Amino acid sequence: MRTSYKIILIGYVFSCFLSVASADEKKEKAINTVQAPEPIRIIFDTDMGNDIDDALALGLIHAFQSRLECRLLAVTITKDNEYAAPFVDIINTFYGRADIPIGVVRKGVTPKDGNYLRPVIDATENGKKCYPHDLKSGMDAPEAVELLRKVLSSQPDHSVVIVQVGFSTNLARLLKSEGDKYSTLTGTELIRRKVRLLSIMAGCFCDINGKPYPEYNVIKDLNSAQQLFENWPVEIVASGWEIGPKIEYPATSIENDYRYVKHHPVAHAYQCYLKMPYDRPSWDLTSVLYAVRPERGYFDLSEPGSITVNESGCTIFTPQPSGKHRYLIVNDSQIIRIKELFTTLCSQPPDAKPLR
Ligand SMILES: [Ca+2]
Repeated sequence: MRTSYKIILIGYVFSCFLSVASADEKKEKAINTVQAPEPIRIIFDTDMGNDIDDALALGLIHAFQSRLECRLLAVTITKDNEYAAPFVDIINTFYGRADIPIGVVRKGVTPKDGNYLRPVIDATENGKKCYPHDLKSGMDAPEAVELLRKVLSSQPDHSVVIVQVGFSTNLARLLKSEGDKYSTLTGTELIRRKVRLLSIMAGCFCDINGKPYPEYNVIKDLNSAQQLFENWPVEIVASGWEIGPKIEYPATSIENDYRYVKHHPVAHAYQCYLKMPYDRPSWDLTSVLYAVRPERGYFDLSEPGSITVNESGCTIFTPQPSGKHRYLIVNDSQIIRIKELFTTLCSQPPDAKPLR
């Protein structure tokens, strides 16, 4: 081979080697630059102890957190009963996250025990508590608005999604709060700065039996609900009463999917709430799902508009192109997907991992 051909051949082989090497480098760079999305920062505001969907919804949040899809910053409670907070602490402890802060309402509504808080808290086997927890009473927990201000003030701007699935007591009071040791901002300013979305289970956005329907979460603290919808400074997406009954959580899941552990606080609570077997509408779970996976096509959304609450406790939606409020809509194929997802995730075994 002539010397000039040898040089060309060597040059060709070398350039092939270089291009393979640089392709590998590019691939590695691409892998290194593909970042998983940040977990959604969630505050869960609940009337835990009234209906059972609150307990399932908290289990759902923990399943999402185990998948690094969300980070539960705090739970605040609007049911004014001292056993609600220990019950929440039981669920958080069961899922390996005993230190999630819990705040409680003072002088709130629905003080009765309900059907499942105390049976789960008091459950024992061979003289030992079935469900360990260290918060013994809501009276030992911080007041909810103070905790909300503390948690919000420490978060990045426009990063927090609040999921409210009970009454509007805590959030209406947060709106009216003044600056404090955590932040000089007023409540409204703090929400505008830190909160990205309120995903709320409240209201009803169609007639039921030919009439507007005053929904439970709204009418139990009507004044707070009116103030919330009137003054909340950022986006609201509401899951109306009509959504939950279309997606019933099945008794067969409670009976079969939680057997990986002898004592499961959510399944236990479900069995105490009503006489088994029963299926239950998944109202509160839908607001959690939208908060964590808003863009996965589980729901459709109404056009933008404005939600107001009248004196009868009925929600009125007025379309407005610049409106900050929308409500969830669900079709038959979405219902099948969501129902399967809820049973799979709510019964997912605990798997607490440290967040990145
Ligand atoms: Ca609820």
